Amino acid sequence: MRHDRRDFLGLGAALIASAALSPNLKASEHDHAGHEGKKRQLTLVNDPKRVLSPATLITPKEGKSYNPVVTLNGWNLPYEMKEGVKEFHIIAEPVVREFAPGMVVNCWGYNGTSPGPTIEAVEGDRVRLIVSNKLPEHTTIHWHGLILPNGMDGVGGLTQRAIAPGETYVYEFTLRQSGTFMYHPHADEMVQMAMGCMGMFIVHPKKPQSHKVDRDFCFLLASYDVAPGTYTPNPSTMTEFNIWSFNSRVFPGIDSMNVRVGDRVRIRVGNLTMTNHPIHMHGHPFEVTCTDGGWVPKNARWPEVTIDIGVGQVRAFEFVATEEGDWSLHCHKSHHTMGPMGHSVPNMIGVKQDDLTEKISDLMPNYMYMPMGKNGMAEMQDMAEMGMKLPENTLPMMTGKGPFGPIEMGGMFTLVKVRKNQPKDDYSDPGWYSHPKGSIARKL
Ligand SMILES: [Cu+2]
Repeated sequence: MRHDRRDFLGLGAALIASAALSPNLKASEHDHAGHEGKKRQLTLVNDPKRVLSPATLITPKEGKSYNPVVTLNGWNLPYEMKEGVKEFHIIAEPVVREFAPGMVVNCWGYNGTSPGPTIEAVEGDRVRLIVSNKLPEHTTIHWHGLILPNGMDGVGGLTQRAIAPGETYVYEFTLRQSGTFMYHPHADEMVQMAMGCMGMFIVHPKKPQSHKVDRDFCFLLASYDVAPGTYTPNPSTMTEFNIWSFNSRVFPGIDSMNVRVGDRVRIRVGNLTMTNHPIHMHGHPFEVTCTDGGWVPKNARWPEVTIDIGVGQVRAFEFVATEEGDWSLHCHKSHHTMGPMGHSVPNMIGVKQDDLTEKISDLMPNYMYMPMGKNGMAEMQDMAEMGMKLPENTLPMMTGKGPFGPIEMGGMFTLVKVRKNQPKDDYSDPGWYSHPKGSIARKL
């Protein structure tokens, strides 16, 4: 499938049209129990004159029997009880997502964000999902991993007619299992997922005591191909993705996961990219306790520090936070912790470039050629630090600054911050870890 410039002019018009109709999301409008309470940079769509969608105006009328998941850099969708049915409103539409300060992307998503809000319910609930299509093309929603009547499975052409632009369809079913699931289109899937249409669907166990944790986080792995200097992902890309994200945010724009020493922590990760991601956590071994197929029986779990998450898979892992500190959590494919500049850089390691500078200066006297990369690529981070000009709307190859200098990571990287003295009921970012005296690697 190819999109030429004209298609995107059409899409541009659709984006403008949709801007008048779509919800105008600010984090404060989506505060919920699992939210950290701070003002977030969810999107840059912040014009207060714009009308809120019905979904943003509905608040739950009953208390929650579960500990809500925390969606990294995201939010959980409110519902309304209607005669015993939990009713959720979902609007598929073009959205603007800030991937990190300095880079915004024209995505497609749900209810103003990409990924869409996390849907949360309880095993045994009957749910009604009202889906309105404000995308410029038809769509459907597939409820990935859920056991449901075949006609609710959301496969365009197979189990239903696709939802045309402007149409609203209703999905309704009873949640027969608990666990971690996803939702995404099953219509022009390649384009719509490459543009960011995806979200998580969490079903809590009916018995609040089963599978209980103190902190419960979720996010989706998503990848994009956004050429430096442009604003719209290339949806015909098959392998050349250059943005690797957690919930369509890249480090240092990704929330840290803040926990207290002694907390039992669950991290649920879904993969809707086109490749696998070995997700690695420092400091604590963990066990995979849940997949999109259900809960892993206790006697079938084994310890890991990296879990490879395949395409279209969910893995939820758990650990007890025993070790204080700032622990890295990242994809172990090192080019997935890099920004978009990494892909067109020639390999200069060990290459003597001195006379190259001279030759190029002779050829192009007005062009300043800078020899780089001879001793590795860390110096590129220094260039970014010095304010080397990047193309418009892109990010440096390696970003993120820590208390000891540049972290040299971008993309799929964040931190699990474990603290003894995290005040009760406060999981706000505690800042950098201050190491006990004598516990930092030292120079000899
Ligand atoms: Cu990866």
